[in-house]
Amino acid sequence: MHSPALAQLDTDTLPDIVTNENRASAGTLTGGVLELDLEARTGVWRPEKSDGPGLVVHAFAEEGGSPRIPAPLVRVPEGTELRIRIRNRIADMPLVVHGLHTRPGEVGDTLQIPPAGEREVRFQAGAPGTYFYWATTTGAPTTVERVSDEAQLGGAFIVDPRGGSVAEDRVFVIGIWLDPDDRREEARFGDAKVRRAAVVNGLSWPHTERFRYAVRDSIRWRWINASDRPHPMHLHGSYFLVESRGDAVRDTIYQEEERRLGVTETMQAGGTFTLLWVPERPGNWLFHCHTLAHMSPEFRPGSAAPAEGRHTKNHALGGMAGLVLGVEVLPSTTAEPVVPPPVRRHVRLVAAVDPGRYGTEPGYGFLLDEGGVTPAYPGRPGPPLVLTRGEPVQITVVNRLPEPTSVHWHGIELESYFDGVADWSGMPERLAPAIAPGDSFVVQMTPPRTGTFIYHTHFDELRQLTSGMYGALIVLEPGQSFDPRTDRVLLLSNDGPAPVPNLLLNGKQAPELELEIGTTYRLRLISIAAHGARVVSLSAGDDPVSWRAIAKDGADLPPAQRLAKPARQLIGVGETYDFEYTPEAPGTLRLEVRQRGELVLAGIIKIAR
Ligand SMILES: [Cu+2]
Repeated sequence: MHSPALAQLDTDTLPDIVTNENRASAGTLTGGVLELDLEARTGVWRPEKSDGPGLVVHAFAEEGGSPRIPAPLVRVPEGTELRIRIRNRIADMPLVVHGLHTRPGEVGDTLQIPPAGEREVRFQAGAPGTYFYWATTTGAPTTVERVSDEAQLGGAFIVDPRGGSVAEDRVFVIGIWLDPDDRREEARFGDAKVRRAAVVNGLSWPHTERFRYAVRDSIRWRWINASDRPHPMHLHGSYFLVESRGDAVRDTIYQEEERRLGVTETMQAGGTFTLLWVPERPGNWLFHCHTLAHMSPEFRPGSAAPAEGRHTKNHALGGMAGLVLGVEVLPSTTAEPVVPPPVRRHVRLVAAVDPGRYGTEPGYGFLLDEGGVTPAYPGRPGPPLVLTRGEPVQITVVNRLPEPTSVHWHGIELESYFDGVADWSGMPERLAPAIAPGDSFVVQMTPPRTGTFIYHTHFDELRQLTSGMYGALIVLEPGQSFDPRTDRVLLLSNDGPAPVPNLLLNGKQAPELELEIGTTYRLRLISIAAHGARVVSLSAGDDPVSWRAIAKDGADLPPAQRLAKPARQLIGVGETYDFEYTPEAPGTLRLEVRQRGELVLAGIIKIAR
């Protein structure tokens, strides 16, 4: 998987690798031709700057410059010819370079460069879009097979539309690095021995670039997943529009009516997407990968202790690591101060312990208290929290856990202070605290749209969330009431904080549902598992049944996208999808959840007359 010689290299003689904010194209553009000299070298990379170790990896440099992670940005207007020379200065390793060709292109279009060799390539840029180039020293056919020394050999390739000015945007490349001294199958979720890094533009939170925008700024972010695994990217407190989706060699830029809103977008390994975001509420916000390990100290190369987050002084800075970006949105100078509307409804949400749920480990969870009878112990998932659009609600979060916590209202557009990231949410002069054991925190919100959302802990997530601290948050129209007969939540989560926990649907490994012929159901599909992207399907015999997509992440789909289609949906962590389904024949449906093709959960749905 890596060159044996690498471990013996004297790091003092290796060049420092610098990180790359992807602000300006490498090379020289004259007369419609970009000339660029690249070289692949070995160097020392510090994803946590001076707070963490130097990692010996391969990286691309512009000839004469420092090696960079991600690799030098190649950004040209449509119609440009590119002339790129590449030298392989990695000792004794052949280099295979993918992606230096016209777009759209073919996956297998590569350049082979022997050790100490050099190649030149000339090509037309091709179609506008967000792409990337990458290389391997081990013959990896895709980025999925690259995990250690070679995994940061890659950078963005952006083709801007002809005539249009270069948009004010930013380009982000996601990378994952695993310690080459550990075999990959051991380098799994929950394994404290393994050193790893998860980076955005070469850096791990809290060292990632910080952003400052003003309310109503137009933000365009291009995201490139050059890593070996999927990343569901989640924005707090606002929706974004998905403008494009693609991969290294092709891109689809959506027409206006094809775009849709989301708060979480899953990029498969090797995938790309562009989001447009106009922040409406001031304060501190996060954009992060919702795979819990990728946002936890678990992925700190400088720390082998994933539980460190529990004892940190500042949850936001010390309790998270990896694929997290911090954004401060400045208030508009012309806006009228917002007067909070009078609260009409009060809810108590109690974080509580279910002793012995996972053997020696306690279960955690939520109890809902609106004055009636509440169970003694929390179940999992937590009870659905049903709110009304436009109705101001006050939620008192009571912490009966033996440790601090906080609750995030995933997908809800609300004031930053109530967003649930301890020591981060709010304004710099007034940040929300963690909720201490025995203490409580009062949240106010007025949900502005109906739909399917999630409430969950945002504190030491890798342990608290997998221990059961999540539930569906459903917002209905005024006058509507929640009818559990026709309104069905299908919530995917994990069975406890074990290293490789089972997947559950509504808390069960083999769920059974009953539906009736001729009744139209709203199925609210939610994934709040620890990691991964999975395909959920409903089938009769060998064929999927048909359902109609109606919403994504709580936002109604535009009419043109509300299509009947086979009941099969890829869902990443932190995503929600709503479907309408009307059973038409009696019998038994199979509910299946697959990850990378492998069956990870099977349930049945009985259709009664
Ligand atoms: Cu991730």
